[in-house]
Amino acid sequence: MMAATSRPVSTATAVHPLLQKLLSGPVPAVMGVLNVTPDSFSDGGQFLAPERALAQARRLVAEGADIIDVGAESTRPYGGARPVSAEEEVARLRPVLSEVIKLGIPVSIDSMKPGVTAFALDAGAVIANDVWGLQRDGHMAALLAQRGVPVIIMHNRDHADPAIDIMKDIAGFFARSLEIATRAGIGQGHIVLDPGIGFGKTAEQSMIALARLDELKRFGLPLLVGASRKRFIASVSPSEPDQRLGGSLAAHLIAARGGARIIRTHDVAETVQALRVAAAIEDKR
Ligand code: HH2
Repeated sequence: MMAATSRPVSTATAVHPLLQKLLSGPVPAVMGVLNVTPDSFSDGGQFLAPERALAQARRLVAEGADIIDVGAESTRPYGGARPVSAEEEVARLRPVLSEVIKLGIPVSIDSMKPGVTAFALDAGAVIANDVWGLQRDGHMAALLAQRGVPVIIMHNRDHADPAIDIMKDIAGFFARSLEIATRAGIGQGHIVLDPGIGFGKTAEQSMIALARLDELKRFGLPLLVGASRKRFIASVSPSEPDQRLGGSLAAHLIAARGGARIIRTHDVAETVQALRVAAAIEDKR
């Protein structure tokens, strides 16, 4: 029998090489948002035209993004979703995705539909971002197990309920998603967890999730936070989505301190600068 100390690391828990690379820097990796949609909550319509989407992708890269997260359906954190068919989502992605992939940085596909995710992975996307944490479509987990790509599991709820303990709800959701992932054969080392700021949460609950992010470290998996331009910021400091940069930076610095290793943002240059400066200052403690 092999001694416990020399037991090989199982492939099920080995950290995916791409994640290892993204997570190895001194500051959190920055994921830039590219919404190829007419109706995203903060920049809907701005990048629906393929040439504008590509220009924005180039800008995200130039500003220092480590990942580009491409989405073609608004996930509508605040309800009022206008569902989009898989065909429509693919039609929006088709003229844009392969050009974005050619820019040479990892691309994640922000979709809850396995068909759309498969299309994007075939085109060269290398990370799956599922805002329903493998729980909306029963085919997603099998697809991602088969493709072997890193998977972002985000907490979500159909409706916010101010009466619940949000940290307990997030932990329970993650446990269910991880169970689905394990049963499908997705390695633990392929998974990133995200509390889903603004999704099925009151402003108060989004702030609780940010303040108590470190409690989610107990899952032993990397954490991603996307607080960019979200509505909780306006509950503290009334502002339109495109006027929430200060609040987004504040939230992301607190998330980084709480253990976030990937930050999802619309404003890459400012976020990279804020993370680097905060880390340089922390270094002087
Ligand atoms: N937030 C949005 C979309 N996708 N994915 C993850 N993992 N985490 C997030 O916080 C997250 C996400 C919402 O932002 P945006 O993409 O700008 O808006 P919309 O869904 O309206 O396109």
